[in-house]
Amino acid sequence: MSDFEHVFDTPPPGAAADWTIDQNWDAYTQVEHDTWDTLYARQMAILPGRASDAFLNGLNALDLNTGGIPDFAVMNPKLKALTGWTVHCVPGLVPDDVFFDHLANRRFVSGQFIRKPDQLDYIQEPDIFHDVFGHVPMLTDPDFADYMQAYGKGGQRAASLGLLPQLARLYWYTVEFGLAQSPQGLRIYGAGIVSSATESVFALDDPSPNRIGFDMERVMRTLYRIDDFQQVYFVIDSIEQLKWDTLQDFGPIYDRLRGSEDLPVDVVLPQDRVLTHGTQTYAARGGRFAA
Ligand code: HBI
Ligand code: FE
Repeated sequence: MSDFEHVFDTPPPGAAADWTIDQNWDAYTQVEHDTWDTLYARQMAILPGRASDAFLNGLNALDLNTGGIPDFAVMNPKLKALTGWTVHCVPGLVPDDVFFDHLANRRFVSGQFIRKPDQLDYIQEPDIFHDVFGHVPMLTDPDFADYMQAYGKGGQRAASLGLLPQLARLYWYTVEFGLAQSPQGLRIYGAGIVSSATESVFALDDPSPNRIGFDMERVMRTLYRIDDFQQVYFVIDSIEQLKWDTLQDFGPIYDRLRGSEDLPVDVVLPQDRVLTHGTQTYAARGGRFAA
């Protein structure tokens, strides 16, 4: 059994064959709604000027700041009208093939639970705040909506080719921890950053991590951290470019990947487009929000 509480091998009792469960919005307590509001206010105190326009526009378009945990029955019609996506609760991390099938059909899966008041700063598992505040606003952007569906379809193929680890890195360094260029400077679009008070600052301002121009093959070779701030962030020129990169034929890249070594998180290659050659001081000090 994983150290995650919410990992199952088969749909747990109450879940449908596709692993979805009801949100059961009426059952959320006031403490849980207050937790959403606390997290939301804390992020919105720092995200203007840091989050991408696509993210901030999505947040507004879906009215996620009306107080308390969003009711999917209210949110989904708005999202569906914009890009055809809908959000569905699942009991926790679902198997890759289930995850990819949902994405390939414009369904985003979200945790149903929200973190406890004493867990505000760090959770290992995606709760509804990470998934809905972090991921869902970007799904209102047509190019990102197309990218996520293309990613889902690519995942199904990668799984059959034994290249899931490489594809998971693409998700990690874009959907979770991606940065983007903008006329005003670097902006955040990755859910793992934008839903984190500390990493929203670290990812843009700290001299420690590398910041490298996005390259599909480079990203797919690069290992990542799941327990702490990233030691490298990849920067896309635009969401549209990321979409086109993902709609290409991956065959040649997959062939080259098979024979290539994984890259350590802190490496800088001669061919990298380096925006920041980081000091790696944070990681050297042991990380985990080193004071
Ligand atoms: N399940 N609920 C949930 N949420 C995820 O983000 C998720 C998942 N299962 C698998 C998975 N992500 C990974 O395969 C992706 O990171 C590639
Ligand atoms: Fe996530």
